Amino acid sequence: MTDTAPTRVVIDCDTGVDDAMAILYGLLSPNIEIVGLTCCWGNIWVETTTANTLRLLEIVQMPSIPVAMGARKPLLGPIWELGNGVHGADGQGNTNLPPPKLEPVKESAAELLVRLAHEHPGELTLVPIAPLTNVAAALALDPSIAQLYKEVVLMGGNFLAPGNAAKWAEANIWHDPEAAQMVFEAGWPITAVGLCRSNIWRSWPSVARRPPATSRSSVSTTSSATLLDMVGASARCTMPWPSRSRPTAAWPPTPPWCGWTSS
Ligand SMILES: [Ca+2]
Repeated sequence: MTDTAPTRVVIDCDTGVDDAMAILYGLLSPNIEIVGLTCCWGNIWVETTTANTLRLLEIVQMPSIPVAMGARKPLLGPIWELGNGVHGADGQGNTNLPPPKLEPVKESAAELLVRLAHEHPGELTLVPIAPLTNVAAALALDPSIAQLYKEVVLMGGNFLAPGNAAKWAEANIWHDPEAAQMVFEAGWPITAVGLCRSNIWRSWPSVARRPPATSRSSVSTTSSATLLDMVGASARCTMPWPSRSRPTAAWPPTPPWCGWTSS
């Protein structure tokens, strides 16, 4: 692989609006090759996150990327709360898009994560942007994947800003903390991108409005229109910050680079 080759990734997702944006960005970027997509519960039920993910592949006409359905609940205990108050009942801002014609592969998400690791040893970056249940299940199925993935770069945690699921907790970690512990202790190179970075658009909306630097023109118009529909609808259905977790005005103590605004 040369330095100019795209980064090859497997994305574990719970496709609500933000994951749809991330996945479409990856699909349209010449710098990223998505090798597989595994779906988890989280923003909405796993059947819906899987359908939303498959629909994205139809939009960009990339049906050959395997999509696997995974966990329906955390490792331990019941689902505490879904994100449908933010992402809509359909996980896509209540845009009520038609169901996809594509179907998931027969493997479970954990099985696909294990298979891809063995087929591409040392080549793939695993990018979880959902509760870590699928990744923990894959580790339980085959701990050797911690040596087979090149690295893990996950969206999760909360280091310099208040939480988005509870006062101090970020949703992807909070939704399945036991799974998160397994993933963080697995021994692979791991980078956690917390709310202080992933909420950067709160401070700089121009970042959110900026299209990918290079997009594949044949599909970008449709994708952009769909994205705008999703984002706009999601913003309309987003509920006020829940009283149980709203931080005080005194926190965080500073800085705009955290990306947090308390209003
Ligand atoms: Ca997510």
